[in-house]
Amino acid sequence: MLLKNPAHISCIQRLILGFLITAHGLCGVVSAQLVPEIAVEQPAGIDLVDGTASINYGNVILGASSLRTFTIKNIGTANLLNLAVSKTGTGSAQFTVVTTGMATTLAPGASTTFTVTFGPTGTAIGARTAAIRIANNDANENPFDIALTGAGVVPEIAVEQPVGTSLVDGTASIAYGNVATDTSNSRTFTLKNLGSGDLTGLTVGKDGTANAQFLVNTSGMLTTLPPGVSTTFTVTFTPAGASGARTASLRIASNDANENPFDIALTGTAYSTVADGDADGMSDWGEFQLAALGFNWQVSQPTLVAALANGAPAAGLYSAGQVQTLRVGASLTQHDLATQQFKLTVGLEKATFGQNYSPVRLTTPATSITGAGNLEFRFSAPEPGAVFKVQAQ
Ligand SMILES: [Ca+2]
Ligand SMILES: [Ca+2]
Ligand SMILES: [Ca+2]
Ligand SMILES: [Ca+2]
Repeated sequence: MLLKNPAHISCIQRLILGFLITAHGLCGVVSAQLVPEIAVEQPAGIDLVDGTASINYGNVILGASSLRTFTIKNIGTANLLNLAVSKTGTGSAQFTVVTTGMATTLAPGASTTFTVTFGPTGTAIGARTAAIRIANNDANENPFDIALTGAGVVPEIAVEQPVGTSLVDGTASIAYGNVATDTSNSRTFTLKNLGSGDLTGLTVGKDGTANAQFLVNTSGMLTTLPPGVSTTFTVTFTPAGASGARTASLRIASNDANENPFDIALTGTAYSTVADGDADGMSDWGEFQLAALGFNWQVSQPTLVAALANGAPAAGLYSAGQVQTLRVGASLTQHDLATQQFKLTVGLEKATFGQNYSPVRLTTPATSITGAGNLEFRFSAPEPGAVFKVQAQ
């Protein structure tokens, strides 16, 4: 190479040409330190090591994606040139590199970014691996290699009612049975995640003509279930109004791929304790309870009702056990720790046909102990057709 004007040649060329011991030699020593130096960060501020860095995207639901931003910096003293990002590896199709807006040349101190999005596709559960290579003119980090890993996972919803009995989305139907108005029947539903990815966005909605009478309680219910975790909610059927069938539907939303929403039909039959739909003198609920004796809440049977109310007990039409209901809603005995005494407290409630139960105040009970050692109350009631039940008080 013929040099006509040494003042116009580069410091590198002077080094090559051995001009170190000249007036330009000092320039040559300084120019030897002007080098590009790549640094790559992910996330910003976390320096990666060429060849050993591995970015783990973790578990990503099949069909969803996770984006990471990579920052390239030039921490050298000369321009970092020819920046280009390519990818390789068996799973590279599921990692998308976007370099839109990324600089291909970085002056010393400058930086730029690109993104890599992991979006597992297909139906296979498990790991995906790939690598990105950042081409550049760094002396010893070209290309700059970064491994990429991630796993494709799926959530899988299961709904059980009662617990242990799996329901089928769209065909499941929960029957609450025959319920008197103003009383309740509650069921607990269990949600489980049988999949490998988080089950998220769990909410319980409802619709259908009678959905107002099916109360959903999601208090304490988890809205995200990691694999293997379960949670519960309750649905309480409290019928009101006229007797008849009630239907509604539950809609359980989640990120399950093929069961969103998870649909469950709800059915129940209300029997009014106050309405007398067939106008024969006995409430619908009362007739339903005595159906075995021939009562039909939809067929007017005034003679049958009169027979029951006026003379049936004496005639043996029904036994006391059939119409007197022992319903103990709380403990009859209470233990007083201070005195070490137990106290038995009971009361009576009475209902005439077509009416709700109300307390019977035993102001002058005749109390005695029978020969068998049982406590016995004696009291009189003016209504021969009344129904009595013992209640804890
Ligand atoms: Ca380097
Ligand atoms: Ca599913
Ligand atoms: Ca009736
Ligand atoms: Ca009837």
